[in-house]
Amino acid sequence: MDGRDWGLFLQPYEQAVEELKVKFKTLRTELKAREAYAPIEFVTGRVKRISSILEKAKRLSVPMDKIETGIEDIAGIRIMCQFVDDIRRVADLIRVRKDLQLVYEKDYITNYKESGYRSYHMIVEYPVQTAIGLKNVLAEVQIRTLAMNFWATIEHSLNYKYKESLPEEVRLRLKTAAEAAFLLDTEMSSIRNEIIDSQRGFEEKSNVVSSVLSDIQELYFFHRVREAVQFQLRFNELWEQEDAFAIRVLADEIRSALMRAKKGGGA
Ligand code: 0O2
Ligand code: 0O2
Repeated sequence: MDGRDWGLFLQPYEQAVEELKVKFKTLRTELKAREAYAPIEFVTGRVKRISSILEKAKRLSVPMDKIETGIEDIAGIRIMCQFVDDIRRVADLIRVRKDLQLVYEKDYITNYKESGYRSYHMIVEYPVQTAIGLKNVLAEVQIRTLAMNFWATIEHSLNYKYKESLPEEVRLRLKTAAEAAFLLDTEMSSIRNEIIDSQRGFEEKSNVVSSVLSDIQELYFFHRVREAVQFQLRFNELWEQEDAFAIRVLADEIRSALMRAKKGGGA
């Protein structure tokens, strides 16, 4: 090992992790305020331990004077999302940021790893303002769902405990568990889409109803009393029958009658 001052070497990485954590947590708060829903559930971060840096350098044959570029995850940020779709949204938001530079991306969701591991990785270059000027450091941003995180956290701790000697049977069961976690994500996404669709349907229905009622009111204003009463009776009947399609057709009919009334035409 070289005689480097590890404390000094890691300092900009510590700073990068702290700053990026604050920035992504703030992004979460801001999106929540703007859109009432944040694609970010929570954010964590860490600086790689010295022993892990040394192990990785050895495994990837990175010389000690090249670890700044050869090891990309000395600074690591993890962004957890509720749904798989949120991951794409967060990645889009990171790509356009002006305070960091995207180096490259690894889509371990489409191309999941042999172990079953799924996550979206973005390697970014982040400028840290130090006492002696700007220093660009590399950071790895891992974006994953809560289910992917649940699996990766447990798999990581088992792998750490058993090192390379994880029994084949356990390895296979972990792979099956990764599929189960992904199935959970898929099911949760489809439930969410159904909720969004039904919310949209509900909103559309209530918009149609309010336009029908206000158009009928306006017909009275233009003295089309007989027409207005008839439309009201037809609407009441369709409302009883919960016939959303026919209500939409009736809404168009009422709107045309109102247009004619406004132009002063006959009924
Ligand atoms: P909040 O407002 O509770 O979301 P810190 O240095 O204190 O900012 P650090 O060192 O990154 O945070 O801590 P850690 O343990 O890595 O966790 C970071 C944040 O993620 C913490 O929230 C934890 O509460 C949250 N967290 C960790 N694990 C989970 C989990 O399984 N589910 C959920 N929902 N949250 C989790 P903060 O920073 O206190 O902020
Ligand atoms: P830590 O801090 O312990 O998490 P490599 O693929 O390892 O030769 P590379 O290209 O740097 O080298 O790695 P990769 O796979 O792109 O991303 C590295 C990080 O992704 C790992 O960091 C893990 O955090 C995570 N990761 C990748 N594969 C798996 C996996 O099968 N299981 C789990 N639980 N996590 C994985 P480190 O180095 O493990 O560091």
